[in-house]
Amino acid sequence: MKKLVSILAAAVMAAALQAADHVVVQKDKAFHPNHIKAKVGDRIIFKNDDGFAHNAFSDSEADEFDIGMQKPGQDVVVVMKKPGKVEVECAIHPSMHLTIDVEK
Ligand SMILES: [Cu+2]
Repeated sequence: MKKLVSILAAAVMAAALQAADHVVVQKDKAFHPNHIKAKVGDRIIFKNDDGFAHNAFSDSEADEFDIGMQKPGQDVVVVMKKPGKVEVECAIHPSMHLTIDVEK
């Protein structure tokens, strides 16, 4: 029983280690890069490198989120929960678009 628990713990740790971080910088009213590939469990780190507030939200079925008001210099982390195409926009600057292809 003890061995099974330690095997399960190792499996959970391995899954956590596989998750990757993807940095998306908001600069000059654009997402850089504006298209990324990620896996379920990966973290998207939004870094506001402009001198004014941004936002990032998605109405996509795969990963709905809204980070709210993101101040200059602020980092916000969003974890991808489901596979699918995630279209991200900034509620403050409608010209800003990011596509995240999330795989299993
Ligand atoms: Cu913006």
